[in-house]
Amino acid sequence: MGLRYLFYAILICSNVWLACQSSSGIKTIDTAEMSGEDLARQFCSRCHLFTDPSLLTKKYWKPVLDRMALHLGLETGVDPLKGKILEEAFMIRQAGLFPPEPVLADSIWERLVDYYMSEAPDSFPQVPFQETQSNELFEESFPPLDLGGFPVVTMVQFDTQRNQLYVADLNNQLLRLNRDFSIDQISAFLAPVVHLSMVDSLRLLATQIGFMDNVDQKAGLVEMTDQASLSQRARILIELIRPVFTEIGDLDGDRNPDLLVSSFGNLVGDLSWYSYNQGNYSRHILRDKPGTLQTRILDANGDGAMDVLALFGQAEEGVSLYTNMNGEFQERKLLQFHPLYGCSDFEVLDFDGDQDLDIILANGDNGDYSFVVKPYHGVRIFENVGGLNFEEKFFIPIAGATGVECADFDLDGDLDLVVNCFYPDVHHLEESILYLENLHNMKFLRRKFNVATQGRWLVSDIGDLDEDGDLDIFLGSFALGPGEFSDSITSVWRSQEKHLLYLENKIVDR
Ligand code: HEC
Ligand SMILES: [Ca+2]
Ligand SMILES: [Ca+2]
Ligand SMILES: [Ca+2]
Ligand SMILES: [Ca+2]
Repeated sequence: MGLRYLFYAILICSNVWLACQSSSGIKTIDTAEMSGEDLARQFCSRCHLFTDPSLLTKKYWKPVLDRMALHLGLETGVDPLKGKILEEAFMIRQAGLFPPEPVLADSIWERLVDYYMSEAPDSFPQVPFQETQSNELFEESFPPLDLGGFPVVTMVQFDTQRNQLYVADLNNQLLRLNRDFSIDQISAFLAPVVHLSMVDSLRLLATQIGFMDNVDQKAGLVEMTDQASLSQRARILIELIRPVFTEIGDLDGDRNPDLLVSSFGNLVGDLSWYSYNQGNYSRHILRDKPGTLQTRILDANGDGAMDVLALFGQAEEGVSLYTNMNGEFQERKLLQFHPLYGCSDFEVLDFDGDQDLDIILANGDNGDYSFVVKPYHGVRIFENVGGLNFEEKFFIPIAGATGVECADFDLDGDLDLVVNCFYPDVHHLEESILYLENLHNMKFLRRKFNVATQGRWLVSDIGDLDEDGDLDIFLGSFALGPGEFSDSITSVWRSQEKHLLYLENKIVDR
Protein backbone atom coordinates (compact mmCIF):
# COMPACT_ATOMS: atom_id res chain seq x y z
CA MET A 1 0.00 0.00 0.00
CA GLY A 2 2.74 2.39 1.00
CA LEU A 3 4.54 1.78 -2.25
CA ARG A 4 1.47 2.62 -4.26
CA TYR A 5 1.16 5.96 -2.52
CA LEU A 6 4.76 6.66 -3.23
CA PHE A 7 4.17 6.01 -6.92
CA TYR A 8 1.19 8.29 -6.86
CA ALA A 9 3.19 11.06 -5.23
CA ILE A 10 5.93 10.77 -7.85
CA LEU A 11 3.31 10.88 -10.56
CA ILE A 12 1.81 14.12 -9.29
CA CYS A 13 5.22 15.73 -8.96
CA SER A 14 6.23 14.77 -12.46
CA ASN A 15 3.04 16.33 -13.83
CA VAL A 16 3.73 19.54 -12.00
CA TRP A 17 7.28 19.50 -13.23
CA LEU A 18 6.12 19.10 -16.81
CA ALA A 19 3.67 21.94 -16.46
CA CYS A 20 6.35 24.18 -14.96
CA GLN A 21 8.74 23.28 -17.67
CA SER A 22 6.23 24.01 -20.40
CA SER A 23 5.04 27.31 -18.99
CA SER A 24 8.60 28.51 -18.52
CA GLY A 25 9.16 27.31 -22.11
CA ILE A 26 6.51 29.74 -23.31
CA LYS A 27 8.13 32.58 -21.43
CA THR A 28 11.64 32.03 -22.76
CA ILE A 29 10.60 31.47 -26.38
CA ASP A 30 8.77 34.51 -27.71
CA THR A 31 6.18 32.71 -29.77
CA ALA A 32 4.21 35.88 -30.52
CA GLU A 33 6.55 36.94 -33.32
CA MET A 34 7.35 33.50 -34.68
CA SER A 35 6.24 32.36 -38.11
CA GLY A 36 4.14 29.22 -38.53
CA GLU A 37 7.17 27.38 -39.83
CA ASP A 38 9.38 28.42 -36.92
CA LEU A 39 6.64 27.37 -34.53
CA ALA A 40 6.40 23.98 -36.22
CA ARG A 41 10.17 23.52 -36.10
CA GLN A 42 10.13 24.52 -32.44
CA PHE A 43 7.21 22.43 -31.21
CA CYS A 44 7.16 19.50 -33.61
CA SER A 45 10.77 18.37 -33.19
CA ARG A 46 10.50 17.55 -29.53
CA CYS A 47 9.67 13.88 -29.83
CA HIS A 48 10.72 12.98 -33.38
CA LEU A 49 12.25 14.51 -36.50
CA PHE A 50 10.48 17.50 -38.00
CA THR A 51 7.82 16.52 -40.55
CA ASP A 52 7.76 18.78 -43.58
CA PRO A 53 4.25 19.76 -44.80
CA SER A 54 5.00 18.10 -48.14
CA LEU A 55 4.98 14.67 -46.47
CA LEU A 56 1.17 14.56 -46.35
CA THR A 57 -1.68 15.97 -48.38
CA LYS A 58 -3.93 18.60 -46.80
CA LYS A 59 -6.70 16.10 -46.13
CA TYR A 60 -4.42 13.87 -44.08
CA TRP A 61 -2.66 16.58 -42.08
CA LYS A 62 -5.94 17.33 -40.31
CA PRO A 63 -6.28 14.05 -38.33
CA VAL A 64 -2.52 13.93 -37.67
CA LEU A 65 -2.46 17.48 -36.29
CA ASP A 66 -5.52 16.74 -34.15
CA ARG A 67 -3.56 13.86 -32.66
CA MET A 68 -0.35 15.88 -32.21
CA ALA A 69 -2.34 18.62 -30.44
CA LEU A 70 -2.80 16.11 -27.64
CA HIS A 71 0.97 15.63 -27.51
CA LEU A 72 1.23 19.38 -26.91
CA GLY A 73 -1.31 19.33 -24.09
CA LEU A 74 -4.04 21.11 -26.04
CA GLU A 75 -7.69 20.61 -25.23
CA THR A 76 -9.34 18.96 -28.25
CA GLY A 77 -12.31 17.28 -26.64
CA VAL A 78 -10.57 13.91 -27.03
CA ASP A 79 -9.17 12.07 -24.05
CA PRO A 80 -6.04 10.25 -25.28
CA LEU A 81 -6.33 7.82 -22.38
CA LYS A 82 -9.95 6.92 -23.04
CA GLY A 83 -10.53 3.17 -23.08
CA LYS A 84 -7.12 2.42 -21.58
CA ILE A 85 -6.90 0.15 -18.59
CA LEU A 86 -5.44 1.61 -15.38
CA GLU A 87 -2.00 0.10 -15.92
CA GLU A 88 -1.70 1.51 -19.46
CA ALA A 89 -2.90 4.96 -18.43
CA PHE A 90 -0.35 4.97 -15.63
CA MET A 91 2.56 4.08 -17.90
CA ILE A 92 1.52 6.51 -20.64
CA ARG A 93 1.18 9.36 -18.12
CA GLN A 94 4.53 8.49 -16.65
CA ALA A 95 6.12 8.66 -20.10
CA GLY A 96 4.99 12.32 -20.27
CA LEU A 97 3.54 11.94 -23.78
CA PHE A 98 0.44 14.00 -23.13
CA PRO A 99 1.30 17.10 -21.09
CA PRO A 100 -1.51 17.93 -18.67
CA GLU A 101 -1.21 21.65 -19.49
CA PRO A 102 -0.99 23.25 -22.95
CA VAL A 103 2.57 23.78 -24.12
CA LEU A 104 1.45 26.65 -26.36
CA ALA A 105 -1.56 28.98 -26.56
CA ASP A 106 -4.52 28.20 -28.84
CA SER A 107 -3.84 31.22 -31.05
CA ILE A 108 -0.22 30.12 -31.55
CA TRP A 109 -1.37 26.60 -32.34
CA GLU A 110 -3.70 27.98 -35.02
CA ARG A 111 -0.79 29.71 -36.69
CA LEU A 112 1.14 26.45 -36.69
CA VAL A 113 -1.83 24.58 -38.18
CA ASP A 114 -2.26 27.30 -40.84
CA TYR A 115 1.33 26.74 -41.86
CA TYR A 116 0.74 23.02 -42.45
CA MET A 117 -2.58 23.58 -44.20
CA SER A 118 -1.25 26.25 -46.54
CA GLU A 119 2.04 24.54 -47.39
CA ALA A 120 0.74 20.97 -47.74
CA PRO A 121 -0.01 19.75 -51.28
CA ASP A 122 -3.54 18.83 -52.40
CA SER A 123 -2.16 15.65 -53.85
CA PHE A 124 1.18 13.88 -53.90
CA PRO A 125 3.49 14.17 -56.89
CA GLN A 126 3.04 11.26 -59.29
CA VAL A 127 5.39 8.36 -58.69
CA PRO A 128 7.35 7.77 -61.94
CA PHE A 129 5.84 4.95 -63.99
CA GLN A 130 7.06 1.57 -62.76
CA GLU A 131 7.08 -1.04 -65.44
CA THR A 132 5.96 -4.33 -63.98
CA GLN A 133 6.24 -7.78 -65.54
CA SER A 134 4.76 -11.12 -64.63
CA ASN A 135 6.47 -13.65 -62.48
CA GLU A 136 8.10 -16.42 -64.48
CA LEU A 137 10.34 -17.93 -61.83
CA PHE A 138 8.02 -19.12 -59.09
CA GLU A 139 5.13 -21.56 -59.10
CA GLU A 140 2.33 -20.08 -57.00
CA SER A 141 0.12 -22.23 -54.76
CA PHE A 142 -1.97 -22.08 -51.59
CA PRO A 143 -1.23 -25.21 -49.57
CA PRO A 144 -4.44 -26.21 -47.76
CA LEU A 145 -4.12 -25.52 -44.03
CA ASP A 146 -7.04 -26.19 -41.75
CA LEU A 147 -6.56 -23.39 -39.22
CA GLY A 148 -10.26 -22.57 -38.78
CA GLY A 149 -11.73 -19.23 -39.88
CA PHE A 150 -10.21 -16.63 -42.18
CA PRO A 151 -6.46 -16.02 -42.41
CA VAL A 152 -4.85 -14.38 -39.37
CA VAL A 153 -1.27 -15.60 -39.75
CA THR A 154 1.10 -13.83 -37.37
CA MET A 155 4.33 -15.61 -38.33
CA VAL A 156 5.93 -17.80 -40.96
CA GLN A 157 9.44 -18.92 -40.17
CA PHE A 158 11.61 -21.40 -41.99
CA ASP A 159 13.73 -23.67 -39.82
CA THR A 160 16.99 -24.28 -41.66
CA GLN A 161 18.06 -27.03 -39.24
CA ARG A 162 14.97 -29.16 -39.68
CA ASN A 163 14.06 -27.95 -43.17
CA GLN A 164 10.52 -27.43 -41.98
CA LEU A 165 8.19 -24.46 -41.83
CA TYR A 166 6.67 -22.90 -38.72
CA VAL A 167 3.36 -21.05 -39.00
CA ALA A 168 1.58 -19.21 -36.16
CA ASP A 169 -1.74 -17.41 -35.98
CA LEU A 170 -3.86 -14.99 -33.96
CA ASN A 171 -5.60 -17.94 -32.29
CA ASN A 172 -2.36 -18.75 -30.47
CA GLN A 173 -1.60 -21.80 -32.59
CA LEU A 174 1.91 -22.77 -33.61
CA LEU A 175 2.31 -25.39 -36.32
CA ARG A 176 5.34 -27.07 -37.79
CA LEU A 177 4.83 -28.21 -41.37
CA ASN A 178 6.60 -30.87 -43.37
CA ARG A 179 7.84 -30.47 -46.90
CA ASP A 180 4.42 -31.51 -48.30
CA PHE A 181 2.73 -29.02 -45.89
CA SER A 182 1.28 -31.80 -43.74
CA ILE A 183 1.31 -30.95 -40.05
CA ASP A 184 4.27 -32.39 -38.15
CA GLN A 185 3.40 -30.75 -34.83
CA ILE A 186 0.75 -28.34 -33.57
CA SER A 187 0.44 -26.68 -30.19
CA ALA A 188 -1.63 -23.98 -28.48
CA PHE A 189 0.23 -21.12 -26.81
CA LEU A 190 -0.90 -18.42 -24.38
CA ALA A 191 -0.83 -15.60 -26.93
CA PRO A 192 -0.06 -15.18 -30.64
CA VAL A 193 3.48 -16.28 -31.52
CA VAL A 194 5.32 -13.73 -33.68
CA HIS A 195 8.94 -14.91 -33.56
CA LEU A 196 10.96 -18.03 -32.81
CA SER A 197 14.62 -18.23 -31.78
CA MET A 198 16.38 -21.57 -31.74
CA VAL A 199 18.23 -22.19 -28.47
CA ASP A 200 19.78 -25.48 -29.66
CA SER A 201 18.59 -28.50 -31.60
CA LEU A 202 16.16 -29.43 -28.83
CA ARG A 203 14.69 -26.17 -27.57
CA LEU A 204 13.36 -22.90 -28.90
CA LEU A 205 12.09 -19.58 -27.56
CA ALA A 206 8.62 -18.46 -28.64
CA THR A 207 7.99 -14.71 -28.50
CA GLN A 208 4.28 -14.06 -27.91
CA ILE A 209 3.05 -10.54 -28.57
CA GLY A 210 0.02 -10.55 -26.27
CA PHE A 211 -2.15 -8.18 -28.30
CA MET A 212 -1.76 -7.54 -32.02
CA ASP A 213 -3.76 -4.29 -31.62
CA ASN A 214 -2.07 -1.04 -30.58
CA VAL A 215 -2.24 -1.29 -26.81
CA ASP A 216 0.25 -0.79 -24.01
CA GLN A 217 -0.68 -3.78 -21.90
CA LYS A 218 1.93 -6.06 -20.41
CA ALA A 219 0.46 -9.20 -21.92
CA GLY A 220 3.47 -10.39 -23.91
CA LEU A 221 5.83 -13.17 -22.95
CA VAL A 222 8.76 -15.31 -24.02
CA GLU A 223 8.52 -19.02 -23.37
CA MET A 224 11.01 -21.84 -23.83
CA THR A 225 9.60 -24.99 -25.38
CA ASP A 226 10.92 -28.34 -26.48
CA GLN A 227 11.12 -28.73 -30.24
CA ALA A 228 9.90 -32.34 -30.29
CA SER A 229 6.36 -31.76 -29.01
CA LEU A 230 6.24 -27.93 -28.73
CA SER A 231 4.27 -28.50 -25.54
CA GLN A 232 6.73 -28.57 -22.63
CA ARG A 233 6.88 -24.93 -21.64
CA ALA A 234 8.79 -22.74 -19.26
CA ARG A 235 8.06 -19.03 -18.94
CA ILE A 236 11.30 -17.15 -19.36
CA LEU A 237 10.10 -13.53 -19.46
CA ILE A 238 6.61 -12.27 -18.70
CA GLU A 239 4.73 -8.94 -18.57
CA LEU A 240 6.33 -7.62 -21.74
CA ILE A 241 4.63 -4.91 -23.79
CA ARG A 242 4.01 -6.37 -27.25
CA PRO A 243 7.35 -8.12 -27.75
CA VAL A 244 8.02 -8.86 -31.42
CA PHE A 245 11.60 -10.16 -31.60
CA THR A 246 13.93 -12.06 -29.27
CA GLU A 247 17.59 -12.75 -29.92
CA ILE A 248 19.96 -14.98 -28.00
CA GLY A 249 23.58 -13.90 -27.57
CA ASP A 250 26.31 -13.35 -25.04
CA LEU A 251 26.18 -9.61 -24.39
CA ASP A 252 28.15 -9.49 -21.14
CA GLY A 253 30.90 -11.89 -22.21
CA ASP A 254 30.41 -14.39 -19.38
CA ARG A 255 29.69 -17.21 -21.87
CA ASN A 256 26.10 -17.55 -20.70
CA PRO A 257 23.52 -16.73 -23.33
CA ASP A 258 21.62 -13.51 -22.64
CA LEU A 259 18.36 -12.41 -24.25
CA LEU A 260 17.70 -9.27 -26.27
CA VAL A 261 14.01 -8.45 -26.50
CA SER A 262 12.31 -5.87 -28.73
CA SER A 263 9.15 -4.89 -26.87
CA PHE A 264 7.60 -2.82 -29.65
CA GLY A 265 4.75 -1.63 -27.43
CA ASN A 266 2.72 1.29 -28.70
CA LEU A 267 3.03 4.55 -26.78
CA VAL A 268 5.36 2.89 -24.33
CA GLY A 269 7.71 -0.01 -24.90
CA ASP A 270 11.43 -0.73 -24.77
CA LEU A 271 14.45 -2.49 -26.13
CA SER A 272 16.08 -4.42 -23.29
CA TRP A 273 18.57 -7.16 -22.75
CA TYR A 274 18.32 -9.69 -19.98
CA SER A 275 21.55 -11.02 -18.54
CA TYR A 276 21.54 -14.61 -17.42
CA ASN A 277 23.01 -15.54 -14.09
CA GLN A 278 22.35 -18.79 -12.23
CA GLY A 279 18.85 -19.34 -13.52
CA ASN A 280 17.71 -15.72 -13.28
CA TYR A 281 17.44 -12.92 -15.76
CA SER A 282 18.11 -9.27 -14.85
CA ARG A 283 16.87 -6.56 -17.16
CA HIS A 284 19.02 -3.80 -18.69
CA ILE A 285 17.23 -1.17 -20.76
CA LEU A 286 18.93 -0.11 -24.00
CA ARG A 287 16.13 2.17 -25.20
CA ASP A 288 13.25 3.27 -23.02
CA LYS A 289 10.92 4.01 -25.93
CA PRO A 290 8.48 2.04 -28.04
CA GLY A 291 8.97 0.99 -31.64
CA THR A 292 11.82 -1.55 -31.84
CA LEU A 293 11.01 -3.99 -34.64
CA GLN A 294 14.12 -6.13 -34.93
CA THR A 295 17.70 -6.44 -33.76
CA ARG A 296 20.96 -8.03 -34.89
CA ILE A 297 23.54 -9.05 -32.32
CA LEU A 298 26.93 -8.69 -34.01
CA ASP A 299 30.44 -7.53 -33.32
CA ALA A 300 30.39 -4.30 -35.31
CA ASN A 301 33.82 -2.97 -34.33
CA GLY A 302 35.70 -6.27 -34.14
CA ASP A 303 36.76 -5.92 -30.49
CA GLY A 304 35.33 -9.31 -29.56
CA ALA A 305 32.37 -7.91 -27.58
CA MET A 306 28.91 -8.28 -29.05
CA ASP A 307 27.15 -5.08 -30.16
CA VAL A 308 23.51 -4.52 -31.07
CA LEU A 309 21.97 -3.14 -34.23
CA ALA A 310 18.29 -2.17 -33.91
CA LEU A 311 15.50 -1.02 -36.24
CA PHE A 312 12.87 1.42 -34.94
CA GLY A 313 9.48 2.06 -36.52
CA GLN A 314 7.57 4.40 -34.23
CA ALA A 315 7.89 8.21 -33.92
CA GLU A 316 11.71 8.33 -33.74
CA GLU A 317 12.29 5.94 -36.61
CA GLY A 318 15.66 4.71 -37.75
CA VAL A 319 18.53 2.33 -37.16
CA SER A 320 20.92 2.56 -34.20
CA LEU A 321 24.06 0.75 -33.20
CA TYR A 322 24.64 0.06 -29.52
CA THR A 323 28.36 -0.45 -29.00
CA ASN A 324 29.30 -2.71 -26.14
CA MET A 325 31.76 -1.00 -23.79
CA ASN A 326 32.34 -3.60 -21.07
CA GLY A 327 28.65 -4.39 -20.75
CA GLU A 328 27.54 -0.74 -21.00
CA PHE A 329 26.05 0.18 -24.35
CA GLN A 330 26.61 3.44 -26.18
CA GLU A 331 24.07 4.41 -28.85
CA ARG A 332 25.09 5.72 -32.26
CA LYS A 333 22.27 6.69 -34.62
CA LEU A 334 23.11 5.28 -38.04
CA LEU A 335 19.88 6.26 -39.81
CA GLN A 336 17.16 8.65 -38.65
CA PHE A 337 13.74 9.07 -40.23
CA HIS A 338 10.59 11.13 -39.67
CA PRO A 339 7.49 9.43 -38.20
CA LEU A 340 5.70 8.99 -41.54
CA TYR A 341 8.53 6.92 -42.98
CA GLY A 342 6.97 3.73 -41.64
CA CYS A 343 9.98 1.44 -41.16
CA SER A 344 8.80 -2.19 -41.11
CA ASP A 345 11.63 -4.58 -41.84
CA PHE A 346 15.32 -4.70 -42.63
CA GLU A 347 18.01 -7.02 -43.88
CA VAL A 348 21.59 -6.54 -42.82
CA LEU A 349 24.04 -8.08 -45.28
CA ASP A 350 26.80 -7.25 -47.74
CA PHE A 351 24.71 -6.23 -50.74
CA ASP A 352 27.47 -4.90 -53.00
CA GLY A 353 30.16 -7.43 -52.13
CA ASP A 354 32.73 -4.97 -50.71
CA GLN A 355 33.05 -6.90 -47.44
CA ASP A 356 30.98 -4.63 -45.22
CA LEU A 357 27.37 -4.78 -44.03
CA ASP A 358 24.74 -2.78 -45.90
CA ILE A 359 21.12 -2.21 -44.91
CA ILE A 360 18.09 -3.06 -47.04
CA LEU A 361 15.04 -1.35 -45.58
CA ALA A 362 11.32 -1.77 -46.17
CA ASN A 363 9.27 1.26 -45.13
CA GLY A 364 5.53 1.32 -45.69
CA ASP A 365 3.72 1.13 -42.39
CA ASN A 366 0.45 2.98 -42.79
CA GLY A 367 -1.33 1.93 -39.65
CA ASP A 368 -1.47 5.20 -37.75
CA TYR A 369 -3.35 8.42 -38.54
CA SER A 370 -2.91 8.96 -42.26
CA PHE A 371 -4.06 6.08 -44.40
CA VAL A 372 -2.95 7.19 -47.84
CA VAL A 373 -0.51 5.75 -50.39
CA LYS A 374 2.76 7.61 -49.79
CA PRO A 375 5.25 8.15 -52.62
CA TYR A 376 8.22 7.75 -50.26
CA HIS A 377 7.23 4.29 -49.08
CA GLY A 378 9.10 1.35 -50.58
CA VAL A 379 12.41 -0.42 -50.38
CA ARG A 380 15.78 1.26 -50.03
CA ILE A 381 19.34 0.13 -50.16
CA PHE A 382 21.65 1.96 -47.78
CA GLU A 383 25.25 1.31 -48.67
CA ASN A 384 27.90 1.21 -46.00
CA VAL A 385 30.46 3.70 -47.36
CA GLY A 386 32.94 2.86 -44.59
CA GLY A 387 32.92 3.08 -40.80
CA LEU A 388 29.21 2.27 -40.67
CA ASN A 389 28.30 5.51 -42.44
CA PHE A 390 25.37 4.85 -44.74
CA GLU A 391 24.24 6.45 -47.98
CA GLU A 392 20.94 5.82 -49.71
CA LYS A 393 21.92 4.20 -53.01
CA PHE A 394 18.61 3.02 -54.32
CA PHE A 395 14.89 3.54 -53.81
CA ILE A 396 12.11 1.43 -55.26
CA PRO A 397 8.69 2.97 -54.59
CA ILE A 398 6.23 0.34 -53.29
CA ALA A 399 2.95 1.20 -51.60
CA GLY A 400 2.76 -0.12 -48.07
CA ALA A 401 5.93 -2.23 -48.16
CA THR A 402 6.00 -4.39 -45.02
CA GLY A 403 8.55 -7.17 -45.38
CA VAL A 404 11.71 -7.58 -47.45
CA GLU A 405 13.77 -10.72 -48.11
CA CYS A 406 17.11 -10.52 -49.84
CA ALA A 407 18.82 -13.49 -51.53
CA ASP A 408 20.03 -14.72 -54.90
CA PHE A 409 16.75 -16.30 -56.02
CA ASP A 410 17.65 -16.77 -59.69
CA LEU A 411 21.17 -18.02 -58.87
CA ASP A 412 22.96 -15.60 -61.22
CA GLY A 413 25.35 -14.38 -58.54
CA ASP A 414 23.65 -11.16 -57.40
CA LEU A 415 21.13 -10.47 -54.64
CA ASP A 416 17.45 -10.11 -55.53
CA LEU A 417 14.61 -8.88 -53.35
CA VAL A 418 11.13 -10.03 -52.47
CA VAL A 419 8.73 -7.57 -50.89
CA ASN A 420 5.34 -8.15 -49.27
CA CYS A 421 2.84 -5.39 -48.52
CA PHE A 422 0.31 -5.24 -45.69
CA TYR A 423 -0.90 -1.78 -46.83
CA PRO A 424 -1.07 -2.25 -50.61
CA ASP A 425 -2.39 0.29 -53.07
CA VAL A 426 -5.99 -0.83 -53.72
CA HIS A 427 -5.51 -0.05 -57.42
CA HIS A 428 -2.50 -2.38 -57.70
CA LEU A 429 -3.26 -5.27 -55.39
CA GLU A 430 -1.35 -7.67 -57.64
CA GLU A 431 1.76 -5.73 -56.60
CA SER A 432 1.29 -6.52 -52.92
CA ILE A 433 3.99 -9.11 -53.52
CA LEU A 434 6.91 -8.12 -55.73
CA TYR A 435 9.94 -10.02 -56.89
CA LEU A 436 12.67 -7.50 -57.71
CA GLU A 437 15.09 -9.27 -59.99
CA ASN A 438 18.55 -7.75 -59.85
CA LEU A 439 19.81 -6.92 -63.36
CA HIS A 440 23.18 -5.66 -62.04
CA ASN A 441 24.18 -2.00 -61.70
CA MET A 442 21.29 -1.21 -59.34
CA LYS A 443 18.64 -2.02 -61.92
CA PHE A 444 15.76 -4.20 -60.85
CA LEU A 445 13.03 -5.83 -62.87
CA ARG A 446 9.75 -5.53 -61.01
CA ARG A 447 7.74 -8.71 -61.17
CA LYS A 448 4.23 -9.12 -59.78
CA PHE A 449 2.10 -12.10 -58.81
CA ASN A 450 -1.52 -12.47 -59.90
CA VAL A 451 -2.38 -14.49 -56.78
CA ALA A 452 -1.16 -11.61 -54.60
CA THR A 453 -4.69 -10.11 -54.64
CA GLN A 454 -5.94 -13.10 -52.62
CA GLY A 455 -4.40 -12.16 -49.30
CA ARG A 456 -3.14 -9.39 -47.05
CA TRP A 457 0.54 -10.19 -46.75
CA LEU A 458 1.81 -9.47 -43.26
CA VAL A 459 4.65 -11.96 -42.89
CA SER A 460 7.18 -13.76 -45.06
CA ASP A 461 10.21 -15.98 -44.97
CA ILE A 462 12.40 -17.90 -47.38
CA GLY A 463 14.11 -21.29 -47.40
CA ASP A 464 14.79 -24.28 -49.59
CA LEU A 465 11.80 -26.32 -48.44
CA ASP A 466 11.87 -28.78 -51.34
CA GLU A 467 15.65 -29.18 -51.02
CA ASP A 468 16.41 -28.69 -54.71
CA GLY A 469 19.08 -26.04 -54.19
CA ASP A 470 17.05 -22.84 -54.69
CA LEU A 471 15.22 -20.60 -52.26
CA ASP A 472 11.44 -20.80 -52.01
CA ILE A 473 9.19 -18.14 -50.52
CA PHE A 474 6.44 -18.40 -47.89
CA LEU A 475 3.93 -15.65 -47.18
CA GLY A 476 1.27 -15.44 -44.49
CA SER A 477 -2.00 -13.53 -44.85
CA PHE A 478 -3.56 -11.52 -42.04
CA ALA A 479 -7.02 -10.35 -43.11
CA LEU A 480 -7.54 -7.90 -40.26
CA GLY A 481 -6.00 -4.62 -39.18
CA PRO A 482 -6.13 -0.92 -39.90
CA GLY A 483 -6.72 0.58 -43.32
CA GLU A 484 -9.51 1.67 -45.61
CA PHE A 485 -10.08 -1.31 -47.88
CA SER A 486 -13.44 -1.87 -49.56
CA ASP A 487 -15.76 -4.68 -48.51
CA SER A 488 -15.17 -6.39 -51.83
CA ILE A 489 -11.43 -6.51 -51.17
CA THR A 490 -11.67 -7.65 -47.55
CA SER A 491 -14.27 -10.25 -48.45
CA VAL A 492 -11.81 -11.79 -50.92
CA TRP A 493 -9.13 -11.80 -48.22
CA ARG A 494 -11.53 -13.43 -45.78
CA SER A 495 -13.71 -15.63 -47.96
CA GLN A 496 -11.33 -18.52 -48.52
CA GLU A 497 -8.88 -20.17 -46.22
CA LYS A 498 -5.81 -18.91 -48.04
CA HIS A 499 -3.58 -18.58 -45.00
CA LEU A 500 -0.34 -19.46 -46.65
CA LEU A 501 1.09 -18.73 -50.10
CA TYR A 502 3.91 -20.91 -51.35
CA LEU A 503 6.11 -19.59 -54.14
CA GLU A 504 8.14 -22.55 -55.28
CA ASN A 505 11.35 -21.50 -57.02
CA LYS A 506 11.75 -23.22 -60.39
CA ILE A 507 15.25 -22.04 -61.30
CA VAL A 508 16.75 -25.43 -60.55
CA ASP A 509 15.22 -28.21 -62.64
CA ARG A 510 14.70 -31.41 -60.81
C1 HEC B 1 5.19 14.81 -26.99
C2 HEC B 1 5.75 14.19 -28.17
C3 HEC B 1 5.30 14.66 -29.55
C4 HEC B 1 5.21 15.94 -30.04
C5 HEC B 1 5.49 17.24 -29.31
C6 HEC B 1 4.80 15.82 -31.42
N1 HEC B 1 4.68 14.51 -31.75
FE1 HEC B 1 4.26 13.79 -33.60
N2 HEC B 1 4.27 11.90 -32.85
C7 HEC B 1 4.53 11.54 -31.54
C8 HEC B 1 4.33 10.12 -31.37
C9 HEC B 1 4.50 9.35 -30.09
C10 HEC B 1 3.96 9.62 -32.63
C11 HEC B 1 3.62 8.16 -32.97
C12 HEC B 1 2.16 8.02 -33.24
C13 HEC B 1 1.27 8.08 -32.01
O1 HEC B 1 0.98 9.14 -31.45
O2 HEC B 1 0.83 7.03 -31.62
C14 HEC B 1 3.95 10.76 -33.53
C15 HEC B 1 3.65 10.67 -34.88
C16 HEC B 1 3.64 11.73 -35.76
C17 HEC B 1 3.37 11.62 -37.18
C18 HEC B 1 3.06 10.34 -37.93
C19 HEC B 1 1.58 10.09 -37.96
C20 HEC B 1 1.20 8.88 -38.77
O3 HEC B 1 0.11 8.86 -39.34
O4 HEC B 1 1.98 7.92 -38.81
C21 HEC B 1 3.44 12.88 -37.70
C22 HEC B 1 3.24 13.28 -39.15
C23 HEC B 1 3.73 13.78 -36.61
N3 HEC B 1 3.87 13.04 -35.45
C24 HEC B 1 3.85 15.15 -36.73
C25 HEC B 1 3.97 16.03 -35.65
C26 HEC B 1 3.80 17.45 -35.74
C27 HEC B 1 3.50 18.20 -37.02
C28 HEC B 1 3.98 17.94 -34.48
C29 HEC B 1 3.86 19.36 -34.02
C30 HEC B 1 2.57 19.98 -34.18
C31 HEC B 1 4.27 16.81 -33.60
N4 HEC B 1 4.23 15.67 -34.35
C32 HEC B 1 4.56 16.90 -32.25
C33 HEC B 1 4.92 12.39 -30.54
C34 HEC B 1 4.96 13.77 -30.64
CA1 LIG C 1 32.10 -5.00 -30.40
CA1 LIG D 1 28.78 -3.69 -48.54
CA1 LIG E 1 20.15 -12.84 -58.61
CA1 LIG F 1 13.72 -24.85 -53.57
